[in-house]
Amino acid sequence: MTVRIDRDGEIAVVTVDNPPVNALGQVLRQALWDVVGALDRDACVRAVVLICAGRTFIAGADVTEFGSPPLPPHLPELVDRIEAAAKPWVAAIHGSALGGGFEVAMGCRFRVALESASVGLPEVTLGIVPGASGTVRTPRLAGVEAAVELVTSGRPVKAGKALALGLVDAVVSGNLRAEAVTFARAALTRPLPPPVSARPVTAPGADWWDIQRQAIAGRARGELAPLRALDCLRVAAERPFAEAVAHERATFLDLRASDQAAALRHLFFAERAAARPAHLAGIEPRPLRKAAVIGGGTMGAGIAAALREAGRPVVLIERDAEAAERGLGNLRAIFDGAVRRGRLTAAQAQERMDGVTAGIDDSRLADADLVIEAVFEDLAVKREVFARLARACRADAILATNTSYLDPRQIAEGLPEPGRFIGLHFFSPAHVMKLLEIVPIPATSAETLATGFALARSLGKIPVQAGICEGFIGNRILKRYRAEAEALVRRGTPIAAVDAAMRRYGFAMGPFEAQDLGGLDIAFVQREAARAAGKDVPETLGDILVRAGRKGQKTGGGWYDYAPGDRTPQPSEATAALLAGRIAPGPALTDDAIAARLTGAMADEGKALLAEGIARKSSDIDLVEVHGYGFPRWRGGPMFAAG
Ligand code: T1G
Ligand code: NAD
Repeated sequence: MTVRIDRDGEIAVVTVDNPPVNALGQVLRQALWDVVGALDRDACVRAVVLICAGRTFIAGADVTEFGSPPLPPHLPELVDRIEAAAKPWVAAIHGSALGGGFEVAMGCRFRVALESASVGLPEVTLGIVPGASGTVRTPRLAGVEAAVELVTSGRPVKAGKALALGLVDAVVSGNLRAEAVTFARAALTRPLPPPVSARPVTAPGADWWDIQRQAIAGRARGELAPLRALDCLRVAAERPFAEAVAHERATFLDLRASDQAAALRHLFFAERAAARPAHLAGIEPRPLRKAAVIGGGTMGAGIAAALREAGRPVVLIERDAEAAERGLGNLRAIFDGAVRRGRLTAAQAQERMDGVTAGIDDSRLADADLVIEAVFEDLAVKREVFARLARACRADAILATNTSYLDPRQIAEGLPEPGRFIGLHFFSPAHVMKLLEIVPIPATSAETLATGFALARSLGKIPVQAGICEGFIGNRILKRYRAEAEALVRRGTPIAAVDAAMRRYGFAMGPFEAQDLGGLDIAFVQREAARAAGKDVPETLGDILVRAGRKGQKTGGGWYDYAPGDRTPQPSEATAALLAGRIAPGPALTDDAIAARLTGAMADEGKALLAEGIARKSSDIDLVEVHGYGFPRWRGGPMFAAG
């Protein structure tokens, strides 16, 4: 770590270089503390530019320090020291000024951002609140409303929006250092604005805060930090600066030691470790210039959309011209939805569509580097597709299957150059869900495996390597979760009580509501196929409902009844009658007992997956559940929650 001081005339340029993200560890804090004093004593210096080397401005406090007591100089005092410096400091921001990094920037008198930069306070995503005046200075720069959005969501804003909000004073392009020095020199010719801590803040009325609290509580579903952040922001709007900073610091220290913060830090590091697994270190992935998707249905269109979001040209191959058109229609529908939600402009959506060519002619595959198959979940159909791919593609093209339940080894049987074959199990909707289960077969080469991980990184996915078993990691745990939920119902726990308990635990919906939404028949078909193949698959309560035509919302009823046009689950007498013979009254269970039973079953299945070598790491299982099945992030995942 270095902090270098250069001179540009009367402007001192302080360059921080603390790879990988200039995190504010104790050594860097001490170095900056000392630099403030040195420059204050230097009569030749009239202003200071603070800039960073590497990929980004200061990206925050050093999260690796959070497990131990905070060491001086503490960040709030460092921010105050910069603000009180005898010479005005100008923060020159590139990359992301996040958390403590943006707090340091707000201690500066000015902020100059590169147009590609962003600023934010993501602390709530780590289960804490800003700990160095972020909730107190932000309202003094951008107003309370913008501060509430920035702090309680944890979402950064791009430089242009930050300028509009008043979070930065200038947005520049070109050479950031030169532009910041010019800005500093010009600022010296005018009266300086007051330090941020001395700027006024307008406090909204009590009703406004109540509305914010209700909205955040509805989204938080038991997560503590966003509501505690809102509380700090209200104190910042209504109390003197020093009192508000003290309140914020006490809140930060309290949450920093919380279980939710520990769980979110666990995921923070697990996500980053998952993207670059140690066993693939040093293995060069293949370049992936051109990708193809076979099958333009639910998954194929989603996978093609994910590839386009990453800027990759895509060839979409279907079985006939009509299906190819339908596939393009599925893709257009995805991008039109993004335009409706304001995530894309019409021009951006068109640009994404322009990067897709669809057809039925395998000759388009001759120069593809990667082909992902997403055709019907039928072994014969898939094997026929791969026989075609073996003929149509280069011998070194990577061939991947998106199968959910089939054995990838059987799909790849007889395939020439099997080292290039791999399972890439995307989750629906594939352009949204971050989880990607990567399933090698024994013949898969290390280079192909490394390329799968590189593809995941380029798509912004969370990759988890899985061994081969029915359902790999996620769907196998899902099967166990559902079986345990049915076991509770068989012992007299009401269906609605199970769902309510899991919603209170933090899931968006319980296991039975979720099946009604997705359709009970999907798993039923899997079970029937296994039975037809001679496997012993005991009857489930879900089987009884599907055989009675109760497949979920799509048939007006499954575990619950649904009024026409209304997706609200209603307890069903028909279901009770169908299941009556299989339910023995048992002791009433509390919400906590229900949640402990179901999440405990998930953890037990996770332990079995580890013992069988299907999952490589306990934290991988947590990533699968959080990113693939809606396990509440602030619980850390079933393995973390089980302790
Ligand atoms: N502390 C320590 N290490 C960090 C770090 C941090 N804040 N951020 C990233 N790393 C490591 C990461 O583990 C990885 O390590 C490497 O840097 C590259 O990360 C007082 C208390 C900045 C947008 O939450 O959002 O400030 O795996 O792969 O994709 O109020 O990192 O290579 O060994 O993510 O280019 C608030 C978290 C902290 C920002 C860059 N700040 N970081 O993304 O790289 S709390 C954050 C990010 C705080 C104050 C409070 C991203 C990034 P390794 P990466 P990237
Ligand atoms: P789908 O029925 O929506 O789409 C399948 C597409 O494949 C259809 O458009 C069909 O025309 C096309 N197709 C069939 N035979 C073809 C051939 N010979 N050549 C080219 N195209 C052909 O199915 P889906 O839900 O998209 O599932 C596709 C695959 O993804 C399956 O293996 C499934 O198990 C897997 N998967 C599905 C989900 C999900 O939630 N739907 C999730 C993960 C994985």
